[in-house]
Amino acid sequence: MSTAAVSEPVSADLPPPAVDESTLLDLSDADARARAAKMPYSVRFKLRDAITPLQKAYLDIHGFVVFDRVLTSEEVPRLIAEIKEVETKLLSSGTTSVFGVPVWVGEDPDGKPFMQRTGMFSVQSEWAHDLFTSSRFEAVRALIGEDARIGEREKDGVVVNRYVNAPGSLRPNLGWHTDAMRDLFYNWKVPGPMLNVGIHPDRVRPEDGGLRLLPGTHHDSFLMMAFRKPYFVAHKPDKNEVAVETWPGDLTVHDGRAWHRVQTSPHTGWKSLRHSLYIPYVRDAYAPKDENSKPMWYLRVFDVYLSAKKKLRK
Ligand SMILES: O=C(O)CCC(=O)C(=O)O
Ligand SMILES: [Fe+2]
Repeated sequence: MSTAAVSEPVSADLPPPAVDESTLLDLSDADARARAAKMPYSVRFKLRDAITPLQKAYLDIHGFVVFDRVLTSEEVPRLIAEIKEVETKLLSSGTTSVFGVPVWVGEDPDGKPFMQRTGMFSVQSEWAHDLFTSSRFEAVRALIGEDARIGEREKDGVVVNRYVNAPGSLRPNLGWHTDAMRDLFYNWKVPGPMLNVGIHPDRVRPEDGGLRLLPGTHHDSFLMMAFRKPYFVAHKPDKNEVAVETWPGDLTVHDGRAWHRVQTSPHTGWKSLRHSLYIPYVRDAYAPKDENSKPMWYLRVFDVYLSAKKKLRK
């Protein structure tokens, strides 16, 4: 008698299972740290109702942590569709900034206008607003601080990045930087601990380019944070960098003081497309932006650089 083999389709590309924390939920801080220190950089955690001691320890030690597919396989294509819809609205209305945050438009692999970065995404997509303010993200919010809130209209709001490796792309990559220095520019205060929450809609293997991070550099001195590498112009791989591998729907938390960059995809055209979204959690006094808000000076500097890059190509 033959039995029909039930097997995964050959093309299934599933991530390694997340750590089973069922027996580890009550670890002492010391035990959690000892265990986290021994875990590989490729480790994936499951997002629960609350961040566990092990997850917290892993983040404290390494400066980043990956949560397995927090968005479902239905939500990921919907998110991509919402991004396209926002792009269509912005391009057809000729909008160049939203609440003072510039919209960066390059060219896609077909030579058409292509939104490469927008801020305030969840203000422009009700679906995204409902998703990011849903209870699923409560544990992440509480990790930032009991008093933290999503800054949907603050700072740059929810940011969407789209990287593509094509002749007219303004952003095939992003040079070495820390996000905490940006906070220095916002507040003129030496940056303290800050956490950045990323959503990753694409499958990105280390060999596809993508996010690279220097583990532990969030513990650097202020001088190292300012001068370890020339901000945004340095792109060279670092021997200690880690490639953050993602499956569609993954959520990452990284310490804004850790050095990181985005590596250009070795692919070209649409195959090289990578999206990332960043959700700002804020604890400072409420400071919403509106139609009259002016761009931050560092965004204006980038703006000048990008328009020059566009002109030079013409
Ligand atoms: O695309 C990414 O994952 C990183 C983006 C980033 O580092 C930034 O926008 O500051
Ligand atoms: Fe960054």
